Amino acid sequence: MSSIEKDKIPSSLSSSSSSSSLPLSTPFVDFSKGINGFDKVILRESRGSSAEVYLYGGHVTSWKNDHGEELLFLSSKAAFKPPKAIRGGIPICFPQFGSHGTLDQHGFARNRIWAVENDPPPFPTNTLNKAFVDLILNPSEEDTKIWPHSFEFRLRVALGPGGDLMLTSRIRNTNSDGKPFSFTFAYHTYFSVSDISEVRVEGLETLDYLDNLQNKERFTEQGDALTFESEVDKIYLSTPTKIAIIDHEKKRTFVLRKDGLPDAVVWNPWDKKAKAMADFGDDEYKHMLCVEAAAIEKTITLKPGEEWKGRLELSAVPSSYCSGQLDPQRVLQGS
Ligand code: TA6
Repeated sequence: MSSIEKDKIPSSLSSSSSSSSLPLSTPFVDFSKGINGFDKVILRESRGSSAEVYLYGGHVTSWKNDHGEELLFLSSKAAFKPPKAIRGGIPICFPQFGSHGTLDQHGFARNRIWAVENDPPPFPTNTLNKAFVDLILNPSEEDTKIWPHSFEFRLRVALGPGGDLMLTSRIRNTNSDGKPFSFTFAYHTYFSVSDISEVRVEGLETLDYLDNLQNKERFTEQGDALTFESEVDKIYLSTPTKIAIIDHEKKRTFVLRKDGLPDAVVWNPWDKKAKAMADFGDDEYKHMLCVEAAAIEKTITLKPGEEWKGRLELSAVPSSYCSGQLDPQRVLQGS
């Protein structure tokens, strides 16, 4: 990560709640300084798995299994430099997925400084997890000039006993003028894969999708698992709640479970786009695949006082497809 650039954090990027000091570290939750002096949190699980979250963007930049193997892709050219979003890990696209209207591509949550919330409202599900952190983003004055709404965006990042990674977003409309607001959303997850041409995605067969490479024209996917041999940028509509990403070479299957997020985006820039991105290595497209739990086709509208919840759960299970030990179809049909 030698080429990561250094710079000062502009105050305008700090959300209105980012002044609070960081809580004390515990064996499960460690607060420290990361690249460019950004505050970060490391979550550790007793069996050895870990995750790293930057307050810049409320951004998960690392997820490791109990062998210490990295499961997420982070570009060697990632620029931890505002206002550029971090290239890799799990950027959060809010209040907009994509580029239309006045907002920047994928909204502004991914290039704002979030705060640690010491005393959040009770979490919807009681959990035994100790390795978790609660972050909060409130709009700054600057933000309300580009998106004239008041909101509370709470994000809990948790690491389960088995090393599963869970992200739960709760977005509340706190407008005092009685106005509703609408948004789209995505967890723009970059999975680390051994060789993109050896990867299969199961769970999106026969679904309709909007092709971003063909003016968002609508098509229907073929009946087999997805494989990759060129640039792909598709928004799958109304997908199952479980999707499997099978990395044959690594004998690993990622199982993505999602709740409140009907759509899924699949993206790989391939060689040409890779070369065109300054914060992405020319050959790095071979080792990543974005599969993004999202709410895009139907915007989410909240009246004042209403709250939306969107949950992502990622598991990485050893798979040996050939021995049939684990058949992804069984994963998709199983519990
Ligand atoms: O999620 C796919 C996508 O919308 C692609 O169109 C591509 O632009 C990608 O996101 C990366 O976007 P970014 O703004 O992070 O460069």
